[in-house]
Amino acid sequence: MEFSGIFMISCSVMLLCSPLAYGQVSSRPAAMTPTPTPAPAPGPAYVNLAYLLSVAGPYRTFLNYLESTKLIDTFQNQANNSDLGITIFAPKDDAFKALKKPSLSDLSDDQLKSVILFHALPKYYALADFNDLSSKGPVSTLAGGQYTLDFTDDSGTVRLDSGWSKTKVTSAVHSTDPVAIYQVNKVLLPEAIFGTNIPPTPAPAPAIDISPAADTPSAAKSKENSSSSKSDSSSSSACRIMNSDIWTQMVSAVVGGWMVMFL
Ligand SMILES: *[C@@H]1O[C@H](CO)[C@@H](O)[C@H](O)[C@H]1NC(C)=O
Ligand SMILES: CC(=O)N[C@H]1CO[C@H](CO)[C@@H](O)[C@@H]1O
Repeated sequence: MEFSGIFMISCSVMLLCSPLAYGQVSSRPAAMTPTPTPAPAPGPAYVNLAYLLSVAGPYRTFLNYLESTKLIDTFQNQANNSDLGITIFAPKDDAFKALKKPSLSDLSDDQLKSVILFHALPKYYALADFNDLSSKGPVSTLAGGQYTLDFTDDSGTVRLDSGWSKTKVTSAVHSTDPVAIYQVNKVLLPEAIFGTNIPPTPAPAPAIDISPAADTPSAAKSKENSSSSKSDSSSSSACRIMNSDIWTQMVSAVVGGWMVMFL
């Protein structure tokens, strides 16, 4: 009689208190979340420019000019051996096709080299850096001297002005210190060489596709973590059950002892 009374009271106390126990422990799973593993360290600084340009997109003509003038070594050396790095503006093959007048084949070897060197800055710039650059006036290129480019950051779109041709960055091919390669819509023609010629016919504007650096593993990462969060929630609910068990046992023990004293 005594025992069954204690048992019934303990049971009802358990039923009443278990939601309380749930409420208490439900604030705890934050402590159970495992700390995410840090992203893998960035790859080696060495970037093979010729290889990258050959596989990254339609930059065959630009690469051919770099190789025929041997300036690929100058570019690669700047990427390898300077602390500053390099920023390259790679015109698409279409941009070279759109050049009718003035044609690059009319240039002397030195002029051609200057035009190719004009497509690189002797420093690594991330896309976000161009906002700052735009207020600093003409920026020296690898061609040096009067071969400068003006930049404007038009709410995220980086526009270039050679004094002779205007274009914009349409895609980030590669942007990891010390090497940035950005796709541009037009061949950059320096005013110092082309300033006396009639302007080229404007190329039709290709579709803008600003794509992030190709190697972002975000999709793989989120896939990975859906499984981890699943196991996390199941382990925390197991802990919740355990916790409430202990709690109700304690409550029934206390209540039981209390009942014994009074019955
Ligand atoms: C750049 O570095 C790579 C790897 O260290 C090397 O193979 C290549 O010859 C270097 N090129 C230049 C131009 O310094
Ligand atoms: C970034 C991160 O937390 N990744 C984890 C996603 O889930 C997998 C599998 O459980 C873990 O191994 C990763 O560390």
